[in-house]
Order: sequence, then C-alpha cells, then structure tokens
Amino acid sequence: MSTFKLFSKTAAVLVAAIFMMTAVSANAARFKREYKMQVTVGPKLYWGMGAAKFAELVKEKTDGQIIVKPYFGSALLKGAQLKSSQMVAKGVIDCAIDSTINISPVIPEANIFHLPFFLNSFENLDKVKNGEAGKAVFKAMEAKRLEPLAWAENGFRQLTNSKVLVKTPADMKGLRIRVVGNPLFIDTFRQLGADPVNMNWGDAVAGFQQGVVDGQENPVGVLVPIQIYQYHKYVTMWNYVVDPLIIYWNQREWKAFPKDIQDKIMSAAKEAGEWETALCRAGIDDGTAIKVLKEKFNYTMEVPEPLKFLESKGMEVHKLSPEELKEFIEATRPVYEQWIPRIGKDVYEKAKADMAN
Ligand code: X2X
Repeated sequence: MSTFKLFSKTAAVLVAAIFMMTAVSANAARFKREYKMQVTVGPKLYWGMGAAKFAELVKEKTDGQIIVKPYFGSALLKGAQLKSSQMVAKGVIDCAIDSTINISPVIPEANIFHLPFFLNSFENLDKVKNGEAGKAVFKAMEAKRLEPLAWAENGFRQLTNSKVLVKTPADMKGLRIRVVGNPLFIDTFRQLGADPVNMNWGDAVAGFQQGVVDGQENPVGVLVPIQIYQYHKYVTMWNYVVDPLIIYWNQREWKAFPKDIQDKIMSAAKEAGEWETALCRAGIDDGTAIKVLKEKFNYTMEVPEPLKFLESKGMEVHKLSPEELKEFIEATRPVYEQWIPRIGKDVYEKAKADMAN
C-alpha cells in the first residue's frame, strides 16, 4: 500500500472515529445516564412487574438511549409514598408509576377513583379512565408540571383481616385497619365504624405480621404476591374503590426530549400499562385479561385464579351480595358530601356521565 493510500485510510478512520465520538457525546449531553423512577411497591407485585416492563421497553424502543431505573419500595422517598408526585413535579425524581391514591395530595381530582362504592366494575373504571373524568385528571396533572403518559392498574381494593368474615358494616366495628395516609380512606373507614390506622406501605407488611393491625385493603395483585394468607384469614370482595396507576414524567424534562424519543417512551408506557393492567385483572374479569396476556404478550399467569388460590391457602372469601352491598353504600354516603367538593363537583359529574355512556 502506498504511503498516500495508508495516510488517507488512517485519516478516514480518524474522521469516522471523531464523528462517532461527537455523536455519542452529543447524546450523552442530551440524555441523562439514568432516569430515576419511583415505584411504591416491590418488584414481585404486579405493579412492580409493570415498572420493570416499562423500563425494559423504553430501553428496547430507544435502542438504549434512555435508561429508566425503577427504585422499588419508595426507596427514593424513604418510604413516604404520598410525596411522589411532588418530587416528580420538582424534578428531584424523573418519573413514576404511581397509584391515584398516592398522587392525590397534589392532584385532588385523582380521588374520584376512591369515592366508596362509586366505580365498582371494570366497565365503569374503563369508561371513567378513558372518558371526560380521566381527561380531567390528566389535565390537572399537566397544570402541576407532570406529564401523564399512560394508565396502568393496581385494581379494585378488597378487605382482608384476621378476626371476622365481614359481611355488614357492623362486622367492622372496632377493627383496626391499615390504610394509606390519604384522608379520604380514614374518613371512609371511620364512617364504617372501623378504627383506621395510617401506615406507609413500607411498614404495612411488618404491621400485618406483628398483628399491629387486624386488617388492610388492597387489590388481589398485591395480596397474592405478598402472601396475605400468612396473616389474614378473611377476604371480603367488595370492590369498594379502585386505584389505577399512572405512568408519568417530570414535564420540563419530558418537553425537552426530541419528538422521536417522546413517541418511543410513550409507546413503551402504553404497552407496559396494557400488560400490567391485564396481570391485575387476570382471573377476576370476564376472561379478557388472560386472553390479552396470552395472545398479545405470549404470557402465562402463575396464579390465573387468584380467589381460588387464596382459598386453597386457607382463606375464606366472601363476595358481598347486592343486599349486603346496599348497606355499605348507605353507610358511606356522608363521605360523598364531604369529599365531592374537595375532588371537584365537575369531575364527579363527568365521571357519572362517563359511566352512563
Ligand atoms: O399503600 C398501599 O396500600 C398501596 C401499595 O396499595 C398503594 O401505594 C396505594
């Protein structure tokens, strides 16, 4: 090879290397090495699995340009789960997959999902999420510098305890029930005659273990993975409130992303949300969830029938009859008067109209 040829080849390689390094450093400057994601629960819960799925899909769809790292068990908040949206709005945390229960201190509209016995079926939940009330919740988030990307799910919350099979409000008298520190939950359980105790999720399972409380309320997507049957014998299926999850991002950071990156993260959020929602509904809906998991995601549930599973572990499961339900609805009516003004009458009316559609 002539000296000239060797020289020009070396020069070409050098130019290419410099070009690549500039491109890499431009991207490195444009994106953080890691985007921190707040996750209230641990990785084994369906919610935690959804967080991992989102992170995996973001990495895949952006060819590794965006790395989302889930911090499980509210590790970024030292357990203070109700602070998540405040910290994401400030940009201390980049993004989150969080329950409407935990974002309600910043977004009171999100409490529309937690009015007792208001939305009591998957059909109603989907109508509200995808309807005008759901839009109002997303809009309220945008006004607070949060960018909502997609819905996911924790689920309809069910009551478990170690003392009595609850069929009427009278059965709940004096029961110490762990609830999340959202005052709507305290008000609801007081109204039912129980003795509600605030506790962060990080302390809750130890609280069940040690018998500090008699019971708790969480969806089956939480109850099965935490093996609630180790602590509680009785389950009341009452669908009294539901908590969807929302995958969301700090707005300023989101708006600074190039459009193609936004599209890819958004598509990851939607896909992870759909998968995780199906995990939470598997075996308790009309069969759609298992079908979606199988056909769309080629995924088989480890526990496809959560209620049968809990029974097989020695729990007694009671589904409220329509007459029993009526008693609970009547007992919790005063909560509506107190809370509709705080949630926003307009959002309440929108949710009612969504459900009637
Ligand atoms: O604290 C709870 O009960 C949990 C895990 O369901 C939420 O974060 C709302």
